[in-house]
Amino acid sequence: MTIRKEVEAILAHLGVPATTGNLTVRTPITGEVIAQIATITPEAANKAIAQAHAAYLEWRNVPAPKRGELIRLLGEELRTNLEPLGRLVTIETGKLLSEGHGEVQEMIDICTYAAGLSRQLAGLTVPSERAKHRMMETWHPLGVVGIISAFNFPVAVWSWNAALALVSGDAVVWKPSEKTPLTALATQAIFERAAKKFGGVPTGLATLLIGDAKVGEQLVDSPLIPLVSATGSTAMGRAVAPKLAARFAKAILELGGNNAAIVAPTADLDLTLRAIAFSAMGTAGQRCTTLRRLIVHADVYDKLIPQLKKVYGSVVIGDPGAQGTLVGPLIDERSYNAMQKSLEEARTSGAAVTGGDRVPTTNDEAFYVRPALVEIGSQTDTVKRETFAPILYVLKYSDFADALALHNDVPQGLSSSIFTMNLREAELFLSATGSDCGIANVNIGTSGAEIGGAFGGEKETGGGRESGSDAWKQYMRRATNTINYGTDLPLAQGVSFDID
Ligand code: UN1
Repeated sequence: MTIRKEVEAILAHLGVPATTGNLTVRTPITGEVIAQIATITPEAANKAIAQAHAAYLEWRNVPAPKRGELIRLLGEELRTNLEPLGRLVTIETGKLLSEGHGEVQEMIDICTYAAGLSRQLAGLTVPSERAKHRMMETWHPLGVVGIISAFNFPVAVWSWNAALALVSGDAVVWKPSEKTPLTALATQAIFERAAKKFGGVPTGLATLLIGDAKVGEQLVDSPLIPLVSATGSTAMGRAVAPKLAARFAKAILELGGNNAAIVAPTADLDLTLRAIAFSAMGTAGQRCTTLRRLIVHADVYDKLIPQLKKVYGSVVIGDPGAQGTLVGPLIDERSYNAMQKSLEEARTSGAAVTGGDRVPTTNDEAFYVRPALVEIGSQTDTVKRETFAPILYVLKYSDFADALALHNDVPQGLSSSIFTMNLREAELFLSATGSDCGIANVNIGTSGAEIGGAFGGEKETGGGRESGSDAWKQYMRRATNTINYGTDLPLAQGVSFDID
């Protein structure tokens, strides 16, 4: 069966109606066209946003634990469809089958989390300084949440946002990457089945808009959308953030990462090697959490780096659906060219590059590369820039303070790791003067975060937090309530204002 036929079968199985249109969808596995689908017009998009707003006005009246039931059902539908949706993720993104399945598992996990959360959207009770007064916080639904997602986690990122937003009483409008609209259509069909099992939801509660950047702009500019959660490049964030700020809308931005790991002299090198391999080469270097910089102590450098070179030289590259493959294709030619440009710059600045070359296949439009290990003397501008491809820059250090300084000396601040058995180094790395990232790990890699923690990063990564912990608060508005159950009217701060 051709991939196109397989895609048609999966879409039919998941309940996606067959369409045709002007958006060409390709699989990075072979580069071949797998679908032609319709995009939305600006007028229809505006209508859909208005419809989502109307849905929110209804949905906010549904008790939160009932809203949680919808998300529980969504989780069930996803469980039932883990295999076909996971496979579709692999076909559309080129990530390994186990990673495709893992992505759907991540969706299921956030649904489980959000269903429980729906009974825990609790506010504080705060002691009042006034007699017979009670002070408390209440959390209310916010409105329509705009979700702009990237190709590399085409459906999990929607679910992090949608599961929390929907239990919070919001409606969601989603603009997925143009590179991955099929998994979005499949997810929408799965959501609609869950909504049906729920007994119906207001029309437009979860809306999918397939289109180009202009559709994203409509979400960003719409006065009906009080929060936009956008995942993508720092350049995209720079365009979006001021527009949202200008209309006092909220933003959750998940932008570029330039994640590093420090390998200290006491590191368990066997574990370190395996962690580096997954974080740096997994998903062909196309996670925002991918390990891009390795800062290795001089004492272990000559032991670790040859081992790493061996792994880089022997790792199986090819069809992400095949057993044994560890590195699938890059998303497209543009990504390949960006990788080659960065490697060329590194070579010019005197770096030693291992790998990075294109792995030939029968199809010219598929871009497979051997992951690159780049030994470089200093943190050049090339190293400081995120290249969304499997390039691992390796730097050497002798003094821990220098390693930390190098670690933090990049514009991005998403994820970070230290490999050490030295408690002082580990704790220092996690302390206020250590890693400046939103995620800081000890003895595990930079990628593959669980949904229970807040996910996001600092500096040019955008500052947003999605997924677990108290990220839900961003999807709600907080009211502080003070209730007087006495007969007097004492004023705060002891102010007197007697009118008789
Ligand atoms: C992303 O690359 O946009 O931590 C998200 C991870 C995944 C999510 C990555 N759970 O690598």
